This record gives sequence, structure tokens and C-alpha cells, in this order.
Amino acid sequence: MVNFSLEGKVALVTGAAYGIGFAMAQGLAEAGAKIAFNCRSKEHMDKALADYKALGIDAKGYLCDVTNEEDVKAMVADIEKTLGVIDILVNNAGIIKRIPMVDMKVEEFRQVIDIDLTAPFIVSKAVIPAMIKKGHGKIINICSMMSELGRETVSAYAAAKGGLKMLTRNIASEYGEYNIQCNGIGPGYIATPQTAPLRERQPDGSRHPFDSFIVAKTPAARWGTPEDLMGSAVFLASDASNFINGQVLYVDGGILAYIGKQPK
Ligand code: NAP
Ligand code: GCO
Repeated sequence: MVNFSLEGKVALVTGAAYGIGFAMAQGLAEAGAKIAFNCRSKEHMDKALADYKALGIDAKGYLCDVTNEEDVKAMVADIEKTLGVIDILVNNAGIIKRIPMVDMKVEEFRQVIDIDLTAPFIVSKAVIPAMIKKGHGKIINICSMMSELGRETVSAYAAAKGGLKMLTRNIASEYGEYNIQCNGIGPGYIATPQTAPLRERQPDGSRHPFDSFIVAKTPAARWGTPEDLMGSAVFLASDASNFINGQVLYVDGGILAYIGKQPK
């Protein structure tokens, strides 16, 4: 029988105070996993702990910036001590800056690369040795449409997410022999705080032009919800995907397959 259960597994979901990470952590918990998560803000942490508790999830939260290698190592060590060796890592924490490339400061570009690409390297590096010892592991990197496509004002983000797709393939290549599977999930356009500026109502009450653009470009004719990502996270975290490695599963409502609504 296909095994989607995560009973007895320990999952770390980075940046899971809300948004996509929170929903994926909820899905993993509902499949039986023990959940650890991190974020940078105490305010976000306090609200997230209450939100997890309200769902009956005893999540363990860490105030930790994923770009700080020492803090990440300390977080992983504490998780191993209190919950057990990490079986499932979801590299979800991420930011975006929407600035025309020629106007973007190098520091701004570097910050996006640091959080969206270097940090998945840092956190993966921290958990892989124990996964090798344990004889199995699952790493899920949260990629993006921008792992495949560009668009105006998101040069740093696209570079990071394109790199994250290749880091996913490289981890799969380098550690597959230790029964570690590393795959990506590429969400389409999902309604979270990260994309809220793209959906803001206009002063006249009309929809944001980008909102209408995305709905027209998506065969599902809607924005995704964080809950739309739960099933793919459980699948790639479970034994059901043990022979899948180095792939990116796009959960995008069909946007990548669609050239766009043809003229009437
Ligand atoms: P979000 O609503 O902005 O949430 C981001 C989360 O990451 C927050 O919990 C934030 O908490 C945390 N975070 C940010 N930087 C961090 C850092 N340096 N260290 C630790 N935690 C950090 O984003 P989202 O829309 O849920 O997106 C989650 C992931 O999916 C991101 O990688 C994003 O690129 C990707 N994605 C999003 C979409 C979409 O349409 N929304 C589509 C494709 C891919 P703190 O600020 O408290 O740290
Ligand atoms: C943007 C959006 C996208 C989404 C996502 C799409 O400004 O274009 O924020 O980048 O966040 O990455 O998959």
C-alpha cells in the first residue's frame, strides 16, 4: 500500500509562521509529523504558536534567521535533542523585492540571494549529515514560477529561485545514494502576505491590474491558496515519493502550461 504517513517523523519548516510555510507545516502535522519551525519576528512567532495550538498542533518554534549559520546549527541541534533527528526539511523561508534591476542596490540583491538561495544551502548542510547517519531524509525546496520564468522587477528573486532549482538537483545528485530525496515545490501565484501588494484593491475599488493579469494567465482562473500546497508537501515528505529525486513539482493552477487567453 502506498505510504503517505509521516507518523514518527520530525519536520523542520523554515519561515512557517504564516503563509505557505504554515499551511505546509499543518499538512505535515496532519499526516503525523512532529513540527519545528522558525521565523525572525517574536510577534510572528507568538501568533504562529497560538495558531498552531488552535489547530491542535504542538509546534516547536525557534526565533532564528536562516541566513545565520551558527543560529541554524544551534536550532538544528536543539530540535535533535528535543524532538529527534530531522527527517524532513522544508526550505520555505523567503523574501522578494520588486525593484527594477537598474534601480536595485547591490545590498538589496544580495539580501534576496542570501535568504532565498544561500539559506537553503545553510539549512540543508546542517541537516544532511544526520540524515545520512539515519539512512534517510527528505528535503523540499520551495521554488517558484520564477525558477522558470522572468518578469520585470524581480531579478534577484528569479536568480535565487532559478538557483534553488539547481541546488535541488545537485543535492539530489550528491546525496541520493544515502536515500535522501531532494525535490522542489514550485507554487504558482498564491494569496499570502508576500503577494498582497499585487492584489490590493485600487482607489476606485477595482482589482489590481496584476491581480486580473494573473487570473487571466491561470487556467484555474484564480490565485492559489496556501492550503493548495499541503498535499504536495505531504507527498514529497512521505515514502510515496522515495523514487522521486531532483524534480520540481509545480502547483500553479496550470499557469506554466498556458500561453494565455487567446483574443476573442
Ligand atoms: P510570506 O507570507 O512573506 O512568509 C514568509 C515567511 O518566511 C514568514 O514566516 C517570515 O517570517 C519568514 N522569513 C522571511 N525571511 C526569513 C529569514 N531570513 N529567516 C527566517 N524566516 C524568514 O511568504 P509566502 O508567500 O508564504 O512564501 C513562502 C515561500 O514560498 C517563499 O520562499 C516564497 O518565495 C515562496 N513562494 C511564494 C509564492 C506566492 O505566490 N506567495 C509563490 C511561489 C513561491 P519573519 O519575517 O518573521 O522572519
Ligand atoms: C511576483 C510574485 C511571484 C510569486 C511567486 C510566483 O512578484 O511575481 O511575488 O514571484 O511570489 O514566486 O511563483
